[in-house]
Amino acid sequence: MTFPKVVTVAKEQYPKSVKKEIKYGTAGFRSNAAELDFVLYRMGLLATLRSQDTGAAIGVMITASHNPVADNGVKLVDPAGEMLAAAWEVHATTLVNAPDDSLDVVLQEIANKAGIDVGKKAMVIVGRDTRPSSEHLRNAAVTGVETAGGQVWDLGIITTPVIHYIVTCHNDGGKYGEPTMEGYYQKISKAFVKLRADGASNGKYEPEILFDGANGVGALAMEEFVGHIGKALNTTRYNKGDGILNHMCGADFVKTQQRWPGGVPEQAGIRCVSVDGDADRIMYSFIDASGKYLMLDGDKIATLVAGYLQELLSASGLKLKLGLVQTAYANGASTEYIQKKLGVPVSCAKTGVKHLHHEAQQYDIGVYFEANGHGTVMFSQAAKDAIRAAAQAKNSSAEKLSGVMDIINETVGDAISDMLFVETVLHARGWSAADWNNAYTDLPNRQMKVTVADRSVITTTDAERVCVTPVGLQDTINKLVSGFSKGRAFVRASGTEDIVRVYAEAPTQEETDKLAVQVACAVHDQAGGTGDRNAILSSFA
Ligand code: NG1
Ligand code: ZN
Repeated sequence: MTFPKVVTVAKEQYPKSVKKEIKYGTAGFRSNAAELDFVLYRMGLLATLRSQDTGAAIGVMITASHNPVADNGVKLVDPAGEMLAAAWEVHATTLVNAPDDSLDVVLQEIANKAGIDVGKKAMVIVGRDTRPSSEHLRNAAVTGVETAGGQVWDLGIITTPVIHYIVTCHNDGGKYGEPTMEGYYQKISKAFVKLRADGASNGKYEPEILFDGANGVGALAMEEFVGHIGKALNTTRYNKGDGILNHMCGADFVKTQQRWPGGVPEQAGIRCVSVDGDADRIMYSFIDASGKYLMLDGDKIATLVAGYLQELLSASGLKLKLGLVQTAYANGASTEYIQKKLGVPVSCAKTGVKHLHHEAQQYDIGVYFEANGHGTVMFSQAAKDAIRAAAQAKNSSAEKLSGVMDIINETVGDAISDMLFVETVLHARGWSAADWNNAYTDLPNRQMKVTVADRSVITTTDAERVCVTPVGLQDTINKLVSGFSKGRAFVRASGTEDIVRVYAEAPTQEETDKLAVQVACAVHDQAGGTGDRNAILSSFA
């Protein structure tokens, strides 16, 4: 047998403890941390096989991102820093649902299918967030890798974007950057400091922020950055780990509650940056001179940075194709602004970073962002070559573009790198947060969750904007939407929670809430709702 100890170790140390089928979704496997031991062991096994398959190092990140501290999760990172290939998501699901007894057979079947020589060397790079359960789960993953004959490089506690960066750099021989944490901090912060060498203040821009670390690993990463960026940006840091992870703070709290984060003293006129529990999402908060709270989300960031890149691009004279990728959750006002006002083409992708990432590759410079603050910018090789050559030739806009390229972590959404990019754009424009916010006004919007017996009855098409099944549901949604001037609504099954999500937009918040409630009731009625219909009806009463 090729995998001699796999079954024994599983039975003795990491027996399968969950009976229900679980699926590798948009964020890998995620659940209560107590149910994950066997999953992590098995993902260690699988990562080893994937490493043998690709002849490159594979990443294993242990985190449940913005979810509560009692949860945890695991996602695999492919050789070029991308999300795991779709075929391997299927292997992951098969392996995790197999009985302990047949793990060796299932592994062999995967190896056969993929044509893997299992005697080959394997390298797995493991990282984890600050959750108390993460260390224990790391041990399970490491045991998995070693039992399958692979070698482990344990990065310890790190952010999701850093593991993507290190996997990328390790596999490309250091072309993208030096494959160490220090290499990562240096690359980004040097470029940031250089771009504001003439002075950190400019017009209405002040180099000062409040930083909400969500009591997670982002807080630790920020401490490192502070040492590297010095006076270029003055940061006051909160939620550094003294409170509960993601609780009443962090990017997800700010986005879903549209409120100033807890644990950060309210201060008018100073930008507040919130990251999530693994630092791949970012949100800005701001209280303006009149005391009004403003939330600047992924759409605001995407339009800000795409507008700036377009300006630099046209000033440089380089003929490169720039585009923005959003999802159906992007605020309609942001799409209209970027398309009509700035003339930047927009594509709509399915929810989940891998879909956005893929879509962004059709552009020379592809900006992609989810409204929840997960996003980055990708440059094609041709774009990189053209920009660097023009920068060498002292084209000043290309020099700026080249600097910006180094601030951005292309490998995945990276909260702190995104923050430094936003700060760079605001600085270049001499803008306050209020100026930034004034570019366009968000349409009122509302998200709701509906519980149904089986969320897979909801299927969609057209980047999730049209519901295909249950048959008739889309007709109902169309009718409801037509009751509002300029309304928009769609429904889809969540990939990370056992729910159906409803999204609605309309000219006023009152109408938006009404539309959301009507659509949620339609889902409840036509897709097998299991919750309390009256509770849906009285949601915003
Ligand atoms: P689901 O649960 O599939 O909607 C959520 C987010 C995604 C993405 C994933 C992974 C929304 C509406 N959905 O997915 O954007 O971030 O989690 O974390 O925000
Ligand atoms: Zn995250």
